Amino acid sequence: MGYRIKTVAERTGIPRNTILAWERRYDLFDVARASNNFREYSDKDVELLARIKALCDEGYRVSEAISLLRERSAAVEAVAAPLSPAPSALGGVVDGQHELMERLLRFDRAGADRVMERLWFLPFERILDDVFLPCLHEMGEGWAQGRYTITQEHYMSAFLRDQMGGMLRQLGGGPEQGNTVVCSSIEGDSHELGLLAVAIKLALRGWRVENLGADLPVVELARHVRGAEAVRLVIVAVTLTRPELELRRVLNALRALIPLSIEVVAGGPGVSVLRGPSHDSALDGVHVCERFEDVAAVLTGIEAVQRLERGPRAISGS
Ligand code: B12
Repeated sequence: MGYRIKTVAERTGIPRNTILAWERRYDLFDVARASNNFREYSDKDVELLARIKALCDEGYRVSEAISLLRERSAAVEAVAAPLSPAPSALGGVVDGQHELMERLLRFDRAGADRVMERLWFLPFERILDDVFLPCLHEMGEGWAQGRYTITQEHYMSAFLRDQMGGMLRQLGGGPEQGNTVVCSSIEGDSHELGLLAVAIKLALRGWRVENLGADLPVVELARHVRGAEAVRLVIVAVTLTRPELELRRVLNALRALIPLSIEVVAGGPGVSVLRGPSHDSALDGVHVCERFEDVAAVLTGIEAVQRLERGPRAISGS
């Protein structure tokens, strides 16, 4: 015997209309009809709803919660296991990362695409931080130790570059108007995946992104920035380690060629040489940011100044 929707709503704490909406939208379960034609929910259905609600209470969107539960070898199995949504949710992503790595190492494009289909429901930031960047790290280590070949490394980079390009396209490179950030890798550096990850995070934050890609001479970068409109920030990614003096020279040249009203950030693993104990952490007028969180502080500063600039105008216009 099954439960009527009123009882399910009471037991799960999910309003009746919400249950019906989820059911319709996400094709959750086949609800049986009792002989009196009332809808009937099984114990499994109730358990599934409780799990979805538990994940939502932790901050997941409904669609994310449902995909997470489905990801764990389909909802039926997930329902049969004891209630422990948080570890299973995390496990799903970690498994996804390992499986993606495995597929790419075997040049199995179709398999990698299938893994991505399961991961797409996650927020982009989580895909970047919990799947793509760890894969790249593992690849870098493995390549350096001779466990993976250059071809495997190129294949994975190309695949991840495609995925990140897709993310940026989906975001439309940020809004059509507004604050623009110009992104590029430093001259002589062909690494562009860390930069792409940053560009996606900037677009998510509402910045319009112009991504100029890898290995752009600073003179050309500066020429472009001077001719572009609404640019408030230039981000230069440095992945390779290079001599500190050389890095300072290139960054100083860039700073000198760009109007002071535009902020300049140098970021990525390669800027760590600027943080040695015997040196100042910052170059004159260049923000040195090893992580995206450090860039976020610069963005907050720019956005705060803009709000102040807009304030008096708004008042005088009224
Ligand atoms: C993919 C890759 C390549 C690809 C790049 C493809 C592409 N389209 O981008 C190719 C094949 C071109 C390549 C070439 C080379 N590579 Co390579 N490569 C890598 C690999 C595997 C990933 C690089 C990457 O995208 N990193 C980005 C992320 C994953 O790095 P991350 O440090 O985790 O990033 C975090 C922060 O640093 C930050 N971050 C990263 N970027 C940025 C940018 C900004 C602005 C900000 C704010 C933050 C930020 O965000 C992340 C999360 O916190 C790394 C391994 C690794 N550990 O990174 C090696 C690695 C970077 N490569 C390395 C080397 C040596 C090379 C070559 C010299 C090899 C060779 N002999 O030819 C060439 C250099 C070519 C050149 N002139 O640039 C070394 C660098 C060593 C060093 N310390 O300098 C590494 C570390 C591998 C290793 N373990 O030795 N490589």
